[in-house]
Amino acid sequence: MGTIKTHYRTCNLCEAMCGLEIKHKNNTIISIKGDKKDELSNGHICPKATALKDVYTDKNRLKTPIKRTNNGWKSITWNEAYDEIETELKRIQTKYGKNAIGSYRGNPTVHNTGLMLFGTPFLQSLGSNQKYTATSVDQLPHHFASLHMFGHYLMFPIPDIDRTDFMLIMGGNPAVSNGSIMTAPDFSNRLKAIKKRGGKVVVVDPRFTETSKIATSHFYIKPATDALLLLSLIHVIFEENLESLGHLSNHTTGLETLKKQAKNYAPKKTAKYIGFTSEEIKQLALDFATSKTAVCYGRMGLSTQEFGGLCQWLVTILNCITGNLDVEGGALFTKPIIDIVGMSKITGKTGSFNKYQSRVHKLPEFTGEFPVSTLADEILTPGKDQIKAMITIAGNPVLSTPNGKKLEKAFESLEFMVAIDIYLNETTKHANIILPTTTGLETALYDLVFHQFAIRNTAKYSEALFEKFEEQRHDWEILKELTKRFTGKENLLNLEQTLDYMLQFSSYTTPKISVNELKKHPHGIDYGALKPQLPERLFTADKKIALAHPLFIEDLKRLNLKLDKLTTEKNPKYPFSLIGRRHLRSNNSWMHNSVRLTKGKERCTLLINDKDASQLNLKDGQIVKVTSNVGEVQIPIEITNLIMAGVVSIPHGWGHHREGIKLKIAQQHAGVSLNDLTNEKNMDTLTGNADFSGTKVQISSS
Ligand SMILES: Nc1nc2c(c(=O)[nH]1)N[C@H]1C(S)=C(S)[C@@H](COP(=O)(O)OP(=O)(O)OC[C@H]3O[C@@H](n4cnc5c(=O)[nH]c(N)nc54)[C@H](O)[C@@H]3O)O[C@H]1N2
Ligand SMILES: Nc1nc2c(c(=O)[nH]1)N[C@H]1C(S)=C(S)[C@@H](COP(=O)(O)OP(=O)(O)OC[C@H]3O[C@@H](n4cnc5c(=O)[nH]c(N)nc54)[C@H](O)[C@@H]3O)O[C@H]1N2
Ligand code: SF4
Ligand SMILES: [Mo]
Repeated sequence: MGTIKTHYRTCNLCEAMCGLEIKHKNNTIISIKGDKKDELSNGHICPKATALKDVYTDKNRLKTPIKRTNNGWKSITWNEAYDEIETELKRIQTKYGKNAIGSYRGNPTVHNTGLMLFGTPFLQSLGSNQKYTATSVDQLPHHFASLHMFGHYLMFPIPDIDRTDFMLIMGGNPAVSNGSIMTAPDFSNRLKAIKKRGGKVVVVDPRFTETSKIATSHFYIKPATDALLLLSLIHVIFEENLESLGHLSNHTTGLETLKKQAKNYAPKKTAKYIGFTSEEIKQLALDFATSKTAVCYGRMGLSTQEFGGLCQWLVTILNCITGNLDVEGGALFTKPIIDIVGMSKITGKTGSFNKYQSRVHKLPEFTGEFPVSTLADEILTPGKDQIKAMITIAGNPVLSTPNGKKLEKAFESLEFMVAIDIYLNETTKHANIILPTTTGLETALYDLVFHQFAIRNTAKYSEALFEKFEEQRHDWEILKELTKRFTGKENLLNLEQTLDYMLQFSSYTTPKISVNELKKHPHGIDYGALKPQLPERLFTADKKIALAHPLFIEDLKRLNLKLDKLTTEKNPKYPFSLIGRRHLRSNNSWMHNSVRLTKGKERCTLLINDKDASQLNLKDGQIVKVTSNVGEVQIPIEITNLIMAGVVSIPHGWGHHREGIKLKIAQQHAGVSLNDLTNEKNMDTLTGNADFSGTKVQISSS
């Protein structure tokens, strides 16, 4: 017998940071609901939150370290695991040098306080420059634009959704993703509120998305042409003399260069490539520029394309030249309680670009990492500093990075591999040793990353709901032990002590923040809406916003060459553009082992426009063969008029048919992997980010 208890915490699954109210008794969860008193989310949750229970009770979760042997996987003790990892990695360092150890950190890293705080010191202790993360299949262009415009790779302008009169959403589907690089729980209702107060929401996307359904209007755009659209919007604003830098007018450089460049992109010239009429472009520019306040928000679909860097630069330019940067109702910078950006005034860590290059393809480093698209070649290409061992931490790059099949081959060729993960999956199955961890409800959480990107300045600490089992280890405990083995020094601080150390530097002093203080506020503390902070917060040497950094101006030449190509290029072999999509009940590649999230209609389908389907004589539900220049998959189709003709879509994160994984439910809904079709050579060469929207495919009845 026990009493029913209530636990409050923040959901760690996506960037929305929803507050949860969890009823539990004797280590059993009775219910998971939205916490109505949560300062940021006011009771909102999505269906994934209840699946935290499934992750907690999942029978396929690994419980002890396991080692791959000739007779299959074998449980080993933590000490045996640590000893072998230490011995093997040190052997490889001695034989091949420090750069022979590569690492990849995946998305849950940024949702896990322990991985955030203890991951970097561990990788530093290894001293290898072969570091990779999911950043380069996601938001790298945002970092790139911020570094070169504001002088800090984490200075992201956050759309002021609750006060804006006009929100232009390009390449994002927050009604499903719940928002990204802007933490705004209950995003859909916040969008509806813009309309209720007389404002507008406009979506630009090759698919009429769930967000389009709640928007004022939607425009179909040909994949990967957004940089052209943005340049044309900017062109119109300059031509019509509608530009205004507002309070930033004395704090920018490069306005004239920008104006000169924008002259080349008259809507009449670009419209046909984009799929708009020139009148539509002009009207959109006028609507945006004349709205009392307005904000352009560009996300995944804009980053993961051939001109991702240009796109994210131009989004900020559009906001800036219409007087919507650093103002209420436009895009603002945050000032979080643990202010990683602010702390850079002391640490000097503002991000870096091209300090050194990757071995095989000479790709520029960004803030200490290389583009993950080049990882397979770094493993497969012989020579000095070839990667011989890999460590993956909370990542599933076989499913989530371009040309997953090639990466699989690369992993198979390694001398040694360690995975720190909760599952035996498509990536970790290649490891020699898997170190399982606690996750979600079993961990304490202070969101170090998403408070930086939130629409209000708030703070919240969640304690672990359940004690870990004796055999379990937190991610941070594993990393701390491994770090000790490579530095010979013990870090005496635990997770809470490390947080307390960081909280001391907070500029918020009432109440004086500490972990203990935060524990007294289980629904979080709200410090109010974002406020203007420029020019003080800038990190550029001249304390100005660089509107025309030479790297972007130079890259326009690449765009112009592409324009010439688009004029002549016909692609009869691969006539369709392939894009991805997300679903409310799915989270990248790793939540398909929950019955409640996978039941119902098959979700890994190919969306195809009705006219295209009838031209190819295809019937709804039919299995087709999709071929790209790197691979082929067979997948059922869903015919729809809500995707542009010439564009097809497959969700990413599926493909659980691969042999040797232990994910019983996911295997029953295997689907196919989108990244068996994407090509690692398609890249935004400015930033190194993967270019998914450039995937060209052929569809045929199988
Ligand atoms: N084609 C295409 N590819 C894409 C995308 C796309 O839109 N299209 N999206 C991209 C994006 S935005 C991202 S962020 C990446 C994601 O790419 P990844 O981060 O590589 O993949 P995830 O599916 O998030 O895998 C997370 C892994 O972490 C493990 N895990 C979960 N919680 C924990 C934990 O608490 N501790 C530890 N140690 N492990 C844990 C899971 O079991 C899983 O193996 O995929 C990218 N790939
Ligand atoms: N339910 C759910 N939520 C998630 C995730 C999840 O897997 N499931 N993943 C989380 C992660 S890691 C991230 S990074 C965020 C991503 O958050 P979002 O960026 O909001 O997510 P997506 O749904 O990938 O939205 C990308 C949109 O870009 C469009 N698109 C594709 N190509 C182009 C193009 O060339 N131009 C334009 N204009 N649009 C294009 C696609 O049709 C799609 O609607 O979501 C997070 N939240
Ligand atoms: S929207 Fe994101 S943070 Fe909120 S409950 Fe769903 S998964 Fe969790
Ligand atoms: Mo992501």
